[in-house]
Amino acid sequence: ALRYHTGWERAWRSPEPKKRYDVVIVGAGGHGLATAYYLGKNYGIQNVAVIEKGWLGGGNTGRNTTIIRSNYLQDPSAAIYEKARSLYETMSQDLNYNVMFSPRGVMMLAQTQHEVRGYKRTAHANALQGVKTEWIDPARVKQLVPIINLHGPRYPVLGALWQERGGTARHDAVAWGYARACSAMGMDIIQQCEVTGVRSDAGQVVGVDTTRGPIDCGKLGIVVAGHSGQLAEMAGFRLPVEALALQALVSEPIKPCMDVVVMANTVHGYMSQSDKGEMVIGGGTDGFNNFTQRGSFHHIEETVRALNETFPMISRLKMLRQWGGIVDMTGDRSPILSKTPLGGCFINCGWGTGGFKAIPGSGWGMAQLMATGHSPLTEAFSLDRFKEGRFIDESVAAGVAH
Ligand code: FAD
Ligand code: PYC
Repeated sequence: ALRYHTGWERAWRSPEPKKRYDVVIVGAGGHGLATAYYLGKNYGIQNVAVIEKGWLGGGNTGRNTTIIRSNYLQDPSAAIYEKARSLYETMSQDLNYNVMFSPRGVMMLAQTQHEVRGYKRTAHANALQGVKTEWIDPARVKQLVPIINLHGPRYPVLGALWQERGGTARHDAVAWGYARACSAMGMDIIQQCEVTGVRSDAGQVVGVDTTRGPIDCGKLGIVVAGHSGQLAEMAGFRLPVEALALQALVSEPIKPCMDVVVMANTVHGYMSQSDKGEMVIGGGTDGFNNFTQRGSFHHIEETVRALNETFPMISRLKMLRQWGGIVDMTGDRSPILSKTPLGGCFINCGWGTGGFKAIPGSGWGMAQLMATGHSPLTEAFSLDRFKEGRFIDESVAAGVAH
């Protein structure tokens, strides 16, 4: 600032694409960048390009509401989300970049007897998985969130699933920190470059076509969230994934009034307060498939109306802005990290409404899968599970209505 915002060094280089890389990753969101980072850091694979059709972090990674937790039900989910949560704790030091990880605690309210049973079950499962969560009663909820109304007109608060080590992080910083570290290792991050085709020879991937020309590669990672169906089609296979918009909004900034994250899944709303003071609010996905990265009036009305019952003070707030992102939903609400029918081509998608929290764990596992052909973290999330009926049902833990 003292130099009038001039003379800043670029955090990552902006090179012309080379003719060939050992690994090409499509998609410079958090999952693509983390995959590239751990390929370099853990396996010494640094002849890597990350190709992005827009700007780095401009997809869901820069559009989410930054909630980090690992209170899932099934063992493979708890393993990958807890790995991610623990990597978030040291990410700023690891990347030498402040990602503002704030383990302020995440609370999932139980507002029906069905939810009480469900969350108590999750707390027991988490205890067996080594994930620290607990069931708390309404008095403790009120102590942690003084602005809450425990006796809403439709749904009283009956208790909550509480993860003290959950929280938030600055989403852009996560993308920027990984990008800077990848660039420093000599990897090329190529923005404004859309992948338009996948080339193969004898069942093996050999490269991609892009709006900046063909690029050859030894291995390909497709990490494009809501556009996974299109990329899979280019590579010659189909995915059990649907694209939907998920919206969020923030209020004008106000003084600090809530220092934990609260999710109210019965009424489909959640809220936290950003470091700038804005109340960050979101709800369920749009009820129809679409590729719209914008907000809409019906969403404000549904979400705010629902949250008003539990947080009457928000009826006085003005909305500052709203937006949407295109999320990639699977039937069992769990991700896909997998080899594909095309040799050398790997896919990482299906994180749906909840993949921000998973970025470091997903990148860690995906890098291991791409480098060695196997990863204990990703094994259960292979594409085969849809053929074998081996679903990893996380509809409840996903927390967001869809
Ligand atoms: P993205 O960040 O979307 O990256 C994919 C990239 O691929 C994009 O940049 C895109 O431009 C690029 N791409 C697509 N097609 C091509 C192509 N042909 N060629 C080149 N590049 C291409 N998760 C949580 O854990 N906690 C939350 O609180 C949370 N809140 C959310 C709130 C909202 C409103 C939304 C939309 C999502 C939320 N999520 C949350 C989900 C989370 O944001 C996503 O799961 C996660 O960011 C996905 O990251 P990604 O790297 O897979 O995808
Ligand atoms: O997965 O925790 C989550 C989440 C919260 C809001 C959107 N996704």
